[in-house]
Amino acid sequence: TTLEAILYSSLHPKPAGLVLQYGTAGFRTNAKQLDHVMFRMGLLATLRSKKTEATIGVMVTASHNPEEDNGVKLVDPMGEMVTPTWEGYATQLANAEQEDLLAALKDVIEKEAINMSQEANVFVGKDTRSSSASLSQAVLDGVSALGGHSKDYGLVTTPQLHYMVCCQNTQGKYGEATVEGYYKKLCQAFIHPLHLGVFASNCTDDQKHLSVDGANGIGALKVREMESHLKKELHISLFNDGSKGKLNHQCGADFVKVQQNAPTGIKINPGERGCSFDGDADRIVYYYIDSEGQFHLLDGDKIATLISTFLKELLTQAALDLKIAVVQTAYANGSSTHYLEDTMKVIVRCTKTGVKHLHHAAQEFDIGVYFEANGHGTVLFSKAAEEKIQQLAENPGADDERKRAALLLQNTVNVINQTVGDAISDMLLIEAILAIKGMTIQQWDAIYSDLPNRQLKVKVSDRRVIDTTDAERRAVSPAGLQEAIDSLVKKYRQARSFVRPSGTEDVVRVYAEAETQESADDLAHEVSLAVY
Ligand code: 16G
Ligand code: ZN
Repeated sequence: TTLEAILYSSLHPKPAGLVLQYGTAGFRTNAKQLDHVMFRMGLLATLRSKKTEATIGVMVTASHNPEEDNGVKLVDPMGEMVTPTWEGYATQLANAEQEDLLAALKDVIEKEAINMSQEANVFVGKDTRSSSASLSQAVLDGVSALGGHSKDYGLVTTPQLHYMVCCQNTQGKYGEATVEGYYKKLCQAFIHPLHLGVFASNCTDDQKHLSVDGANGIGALKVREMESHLKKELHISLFNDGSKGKLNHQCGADFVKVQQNAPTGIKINPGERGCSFDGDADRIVYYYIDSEGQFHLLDGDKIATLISTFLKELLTQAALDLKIAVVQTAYANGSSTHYLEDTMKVIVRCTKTGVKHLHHAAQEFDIGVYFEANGHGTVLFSKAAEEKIQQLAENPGADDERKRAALLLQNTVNVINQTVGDAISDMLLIEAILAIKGMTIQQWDAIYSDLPNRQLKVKVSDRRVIDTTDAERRAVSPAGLQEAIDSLVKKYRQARSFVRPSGTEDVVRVYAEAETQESADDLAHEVSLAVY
């Protein structure tokens, strides 16, 4: 058959012996090793589309990794991460030697009882890496090898591609499946309350200014594209826009979070707000520099707190009985968890690292706010919650406060990208909240004080010997490790520490927090010695 002819041709051959794993972030490694993986993910996405009878997404990106790397991720019909069984198929397909590829493919077709005459549709997107053009072409080749239809969105952020897939499969109910449609929906929801004058009276023009570090990546391009839709309600100064610097090099959300320092290439005056996107714009962190020149980071935990506080106030004002929860990981700063539970009285859940775990847990509530400390997160509204908000917004009654709250809730639903964490969408929601509350970044930062913390990575011969439980907060193997950590933690005040094998790098990660920076540093160091 033609299929066999294509599969056996020298198009996108696999280097013999190369083994890769579909991990937390899909496949991710040096771009030179990925051509065959991309072709095969095109094949797999086509099968997934036939199986689900829906459009599937394929995103070519390696997010915050160096420019030389690349990666690929599949997007399921509602814009969510692909289901675990299919992650397994992805690994099998990627690692089948050339002569076994057809059999591996047939195995998936058989196991999933796929009707090969079913139509298939695949949306493809890519980031700005120099390798992304040819790698996304390999994905498209894979789709057409199995007779699927594809739509190439070209340069888009990861969350934009997730959004397109969701729009397409909900027949436009979520929005229009175009980049223009995305800007229109988000920006309208951002501007609407501001034009109605619901923002705080002390919100001056100065307050509308924001410096954005685009990490020299796709997010910078897309902020430029969006600017005209903002109708001057937000004045963005864009830095690291890709015109000079290298992708993610000394800049971007991951750099800022890990270094706890401002990115190079950005200029912000003391007290002004800045934010950094990562290389595919699915993460965002905020920061400012105080009058003493001290850098202050507002990470995913601070963002989750700001958003959940805002939503909880609105629910009270709107007299809507909806259950709100915040989902975090073990990396969440202990102060944030305490504040949310003890002061805010919201439900807090902790899951394993990785977006799919947080997303899943957040779906269990009327309103689920989820953020990783690294700045990846969003808000999920259940169908019932959306309907209640919608009804109230259409029929708010005479009470002005209730009317205002209903409108703000409705705009929040529309501004947030519910498919996945989205730097652009999160930025618009945060900026709207600050404007509406008349809040400065210092006031936001002062909601609670972070415990000093330290992250380290340790190279070990085999990171898989470390096994964890309790959402990665406790080690169950190797024997004795958890006991060693426990006794080290006891030496410090307000201390906490855990270790976990990375899902994206061949290292073990160590996290420690304590009352002082010195204690956090010492504890992290001591725990890393216990890992060897
Ligand atoms: C991936 C995950 C991110 C997680 C990170 C942890 C997705 C889309 N991304 O980037 O959520 O924080 O991996 O990396 O799930 P690590 O396992 O190397 O610490
Ligand atoms: Zn990313």
